[in-house]
Amino acid sequence: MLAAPLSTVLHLCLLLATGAHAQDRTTEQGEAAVTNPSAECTPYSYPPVAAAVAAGQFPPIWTNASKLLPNDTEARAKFLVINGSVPAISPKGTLSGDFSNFTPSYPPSDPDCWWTYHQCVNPKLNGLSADVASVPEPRTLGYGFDDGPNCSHNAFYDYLRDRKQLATMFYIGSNVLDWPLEAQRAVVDGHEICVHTWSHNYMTAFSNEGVFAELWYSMKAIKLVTGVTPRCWRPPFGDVDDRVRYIAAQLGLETVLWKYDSFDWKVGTAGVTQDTVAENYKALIDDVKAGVFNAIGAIMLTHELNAFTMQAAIDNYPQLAKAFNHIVPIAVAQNRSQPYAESNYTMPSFEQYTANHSAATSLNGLNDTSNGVGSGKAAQASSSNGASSGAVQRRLLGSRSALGSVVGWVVASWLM
Ligand SMILES: *[C@@H]1O[C@H](CO)[C@@H](O)[C@H](O)[C@H]1NC(C)=O
Ligand SMILES: *[C@@H]1O[C@H](CO)[C@@H](O)[C@H](O)[C@H]1NC(C)=O
Ligand SMILES: *[C@@H]1O[C@H](CO)[C@@H](O)[C@H](O)[C@H]1NC(C)=O
Ligand SMILES: *[C@@H]1O[C@H](CO)[C@@H](O)[C@H](O)[C@H]1NC(C)=O
Ligand SMILES: *[C@@H]1O[C@H](CO)[C@@H](O)[C@H](O)[C@H]1NC(C)=O
Ligand SMILES: *[C@@H]1O[C@H](CO)[C@@H](O)[C@H](O)[C@H]1NC(C)=O
Ligand SMILES: *[C@@H]1O[C@H](CO)[C@@H](O)[C@H](O)[C@H]1NC(C)=O
Ligand SMILES: CC(=O)N[C@H]1CO[C@H](CO)[C@@H](O)[C@@H]1O
Ligand SMILES: [Zn+2]
Repeated sequence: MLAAPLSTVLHLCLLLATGAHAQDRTTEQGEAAVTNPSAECTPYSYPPVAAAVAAGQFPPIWTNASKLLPNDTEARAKFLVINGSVPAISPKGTLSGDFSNFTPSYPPSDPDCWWTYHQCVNPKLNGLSADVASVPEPRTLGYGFDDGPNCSHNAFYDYLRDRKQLATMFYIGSNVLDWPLEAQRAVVDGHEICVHTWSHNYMTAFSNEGVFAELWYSMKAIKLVTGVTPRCWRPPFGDVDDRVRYIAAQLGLETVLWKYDSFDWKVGTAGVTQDTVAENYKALIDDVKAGVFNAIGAIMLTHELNAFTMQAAIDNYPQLAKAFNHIVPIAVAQNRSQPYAESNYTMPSFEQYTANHSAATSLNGLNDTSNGVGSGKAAQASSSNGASSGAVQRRLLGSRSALGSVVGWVVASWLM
């Protein structure tokens, strides 16, 4: 022990002298500790993803998944079962959302319940559930962020963690494979993950097979990386109709939309400025004050797309937390204690989440340690078997073994 090689000692001295921390970019925990955004966004290799990609198990990242992979027999078998009963609705427009050749001949009665046309959320096709565009709990915000995981999201996720605030993260399959440790962080922190397609194109433009493939490979990527299989999805640009809804429903995915749009994603285009976004947040808050949500809560479209959208979320959080009675992930607002296909992972019910966590107390942040959410009691009230991915599981069990089995939201509160 005393006989450490001189080179090691020198190396340690150098590290101490420069104040440098060795970055561990092989584990979720290590990656979550990286604080420099450009360091966070430097690509790394994660062996399970590298192996799956090398084995041809995914379409090329960030290309449209128009077709199932030729030798993906599992996906093909499942698709063929579904395809026979998909409603006879033709694909619309182009993958980039040009509907100029389609809309003129589309019946104004909106037979397909096409959201892009007139924001239809109540399917015309029998047997499909209505989209989730609001949350059932009054004066409650169903809190969610699209387009992640963003490589530089640590500061934003730290902010949420410090306020014990959970959210629903709508992840793009291609981003999940690019930034797997960032995707794992969402589950470890206790957020809910929903699907936001493989390539972020307009879904009503895909063939049946393409719709299926865009959802299938995203679910597969999330399962590979985090160990969980989502039960919800949000169409990019809201572009969904009854054909697309039907295929999603067959894959076990509920369609989640919104009624309020912050337009954070659009800043810098078409006259949308940062002020527009501030006004949109204010309009939502004014509606809370005016009693618009006294019977049913709200969902607003917001993103972890880039540094601006994440900062806008942080800047507006205190006002939201003061205005709404509760800010919760969508699954929590729905009392959906099993958000994933795997039954051994649970989220708190609305009652459990809010018992010790009104939106206003979240503003106390780190000071808010004495009233339950961070207590062992809460941990026991919701204990379960945790998430299932190897890496996530190791962190849960390795670092929280005293609790026995734990779930993400409890871990989130203990991380403080
Ligand atoms: C599937 O086909 C691709 C080439 O298209 C190949 O690289 C890959 O190894 C195949 N995967 C399996 C599981 O056979
Ligand atoms: C999807 O991408 C492929 C190439 O990656 C391209 O050939 C095809 O035209 C695209 N599909 C559509 C509908 O744009
Ligand atoms: C799926 O159904 C569509 C429409 O009925 C049909 O055109 C297509 O060929 C089918 N795909 C497969 C792979 O059977
Ligand atoms: C994440 O945010 C950064 C900073 O704004 C941006 O450069 C990057 O393109 C974003 N996207 C992803 C996938 O990380
Ligand atoms: C959630 O559960 C609570 C308590 O059991 C109940 O009061 C509330 O109505 C439920 N909300 C929904 C949306 O099911
Ligand atoms: C924590 O409490 C101290 C003292 O009461 C206060 O100064 C500080 O602002 C609080 N911090 C937070 C995050 O609320
Ligand atoms: C949870 O279930 C999945 C399969 O559904 C399994 O792979 C995983 O090991 C389980 N995790 C725990 C902690 O039991
Ligand atoms: C669900 C939950 O954790 N409830 C707790 C909230 O805080 C009170 C008081 O500390 C506890 O008694 C509850 O068990
Ligand atoms: Zn999106």
